[in-house]
Amino acid sequence: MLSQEQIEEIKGHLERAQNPIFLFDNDCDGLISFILLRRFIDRGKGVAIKSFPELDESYLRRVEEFGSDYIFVLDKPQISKEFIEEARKKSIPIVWIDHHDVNPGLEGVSNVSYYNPIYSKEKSSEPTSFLAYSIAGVKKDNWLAMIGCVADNFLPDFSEEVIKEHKELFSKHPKSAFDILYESEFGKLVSMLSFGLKDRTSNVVAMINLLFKINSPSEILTEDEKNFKIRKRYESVNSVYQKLLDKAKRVARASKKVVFFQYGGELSMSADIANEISYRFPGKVVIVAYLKGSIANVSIRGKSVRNATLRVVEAIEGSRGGGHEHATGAKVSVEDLDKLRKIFEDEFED
Ligand SMILES: [Mn+2]
Repeated sequence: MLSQEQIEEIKGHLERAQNPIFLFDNDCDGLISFILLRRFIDRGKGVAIKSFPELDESYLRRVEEFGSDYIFVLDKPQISKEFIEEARKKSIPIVWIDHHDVNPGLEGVSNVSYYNPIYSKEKSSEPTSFLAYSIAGVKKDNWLAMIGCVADNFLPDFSEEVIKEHKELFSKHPKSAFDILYESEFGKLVSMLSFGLKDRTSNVVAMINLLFKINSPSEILTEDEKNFKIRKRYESVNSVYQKLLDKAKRVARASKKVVFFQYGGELSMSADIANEISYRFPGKVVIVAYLKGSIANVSIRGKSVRNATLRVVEAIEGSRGGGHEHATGAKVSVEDLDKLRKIFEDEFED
């Protein structure tokens, strides 16, 4: 948990910010973190971060374009040194809120206020949308906050109240966040936003604008002209997703402990596929690689996969990676994928 003092500090930053830019990780947790804070102060621009694994200096262009006086970075584990240095030269403060277990590398840096419950006295790693909900404290946004939490496989302490208020969207007695994600109408809501983020920029902007004003899940789930594009996008991405998922399931059934699945194409969905395979095949270590050109973006799920992921970064030159204890990501060149796979097989199979 962030302390009350930290929460008040972040509120102070938000109140001082006249024209902030929110740079958020390009997934549901990042998106919802932004939406909650934006709804709270009712000003500022939001941009999804596509650079991986770090927020890179190319995003300074957006800061300039908007004339932002404050930079909020949400749910992103790394920021490039150049980005931080350029913001310092322009005297723009950076407020960085995250929950990944990483060293942010801020020694000697003065223009960044860093908040991460991993470094709290009582170490924890609740999703950034949970943190944003604690900061904004807008009770009626609880269902939005829950979307971000469920997407990050976290059942928040306020989930009972959301379930009570929207009974029709939940199956009975979900035991975990992923029970909700994969077995209920509320989970479909999560997927709709998650797939919506994979759409072209103008449609993402339209989705964000809808989320600024929305007051209930039905405004997304019940067909009308305002949510037409989100629903259409969901259907087309979901059909691609289901096909890939079927293939991955076949691989999982034929695998020992480590499931290794790779695919290419236009849509980056390795995290979504890895999450669902890991849910459907508990106990396995799931590696899903999305190949684009000579680069593979890899999502890894399973009990204690973090150490092996860090070993990959050590062993393979030019690779990047890290994340949570049971959910990590890595970026390697395609020719090194076999090495990566071997490191996991050596660790988890005998
Ligand atoms: Mn997150």
